[in-house]
Amino acid sequence: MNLSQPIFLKALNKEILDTPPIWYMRQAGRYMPEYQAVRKNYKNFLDMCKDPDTCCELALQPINKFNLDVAILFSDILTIPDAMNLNVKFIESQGPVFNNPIRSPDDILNIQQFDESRLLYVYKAVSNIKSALPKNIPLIGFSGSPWTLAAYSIEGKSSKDFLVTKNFIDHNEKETHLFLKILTEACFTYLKKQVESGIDVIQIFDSWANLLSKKNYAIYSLNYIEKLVSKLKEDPITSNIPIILFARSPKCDLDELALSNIDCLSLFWDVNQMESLKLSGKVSIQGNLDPKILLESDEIIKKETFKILDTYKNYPGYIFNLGHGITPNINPEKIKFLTEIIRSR
Ligand code: 1CP
Repeated sequence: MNLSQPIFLKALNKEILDTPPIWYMRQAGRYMPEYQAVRKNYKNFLDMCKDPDTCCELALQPINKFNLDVAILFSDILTIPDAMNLNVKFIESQGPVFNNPIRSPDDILNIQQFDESRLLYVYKAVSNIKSALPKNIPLIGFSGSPWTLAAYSIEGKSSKDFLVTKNFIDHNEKETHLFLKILTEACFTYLKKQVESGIDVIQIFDSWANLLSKKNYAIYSLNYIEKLVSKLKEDPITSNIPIILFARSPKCDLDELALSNIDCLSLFWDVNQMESLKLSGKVSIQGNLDPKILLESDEIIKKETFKILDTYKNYPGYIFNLGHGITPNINPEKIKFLTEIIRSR
């Protein structure tokens, strides 16, 4: 055992710890007044992501404020489609909007190949954050899953049901697979560049896993995540980097999700925790307090958090997190409270 290793890396190495490492999805974001103070200087959110000094400042805000165990790159999953000329803008109260979405199979045949050099601003943000962070705080880099990136790129915006995307994949199977293949290559190259720039751990976000039927989830999403993970595990530059997979309510068994090559599964808040204990020895577990609990009283937060801590007490490799991102309506005091009760238990 390496005593000087950060506890996050120990947990990813499937060690049982007295106190779990703590970080929160969307820990840097709109719920923090410090974030809002910086955000108001930019009209388009992606322009802010293109400024590496600002990304560095934002990634460090929650580390300094709450003394968390892990930092995450400040950026977004939509940098890849933006770099493929789909031209992404974030419109106030509407979320991401693509000026040039995939509208026809021909758009896929003609798509601009991913040029990794168009995302130099992300790699610079990684190296800035890494040098500014205390040595014992690991840095997570990330990408969307190929499927989640395809869904946004075809829909052209966020949506509740992604009907345009579902219709498109039903009628254009061949081109959908070509697009997913291109995106898998892009994610691989992008993540490898992030590793070369200093990240310690990778997280893959399959945030729109819930859109697909059981059969289609295997074909259109899991299949490509598996390809991406294998490529990362086979490349000498990325082979030692632990990989975390987050998937929102996929219609598949936890077992299937715990692909042989991933190191950790980040559980959405609806996952049955007892069921997840069966993954012991296969993968570490991250999660999965329902972020809505943070709108409740301190007593309820404490009760629900301690329930989770009890469940994973002896699990080999447990990381405390939420089951999805912190929402803008959460009071930062609740994040402080949550972090303190976990540590003081
Ligand atoms: O206007 C604003 O201030 C923008 C808000 C915001 C922020 C702070 C967006 C727009 N993205 C981010 C940062 C971000 N996004 C991070 C780094 C910050 C951190 O985690 O501390 C990360 C890791 C992401 C990843 C991301 N972006 C995901 C995967 C995680 C998830 O929530 O499932 C997804 C789906 C996105 C797309 C996206 N970007 C932004 C929004 C509002 C959305 C979601 C849109 C939708 O609902 O479909």
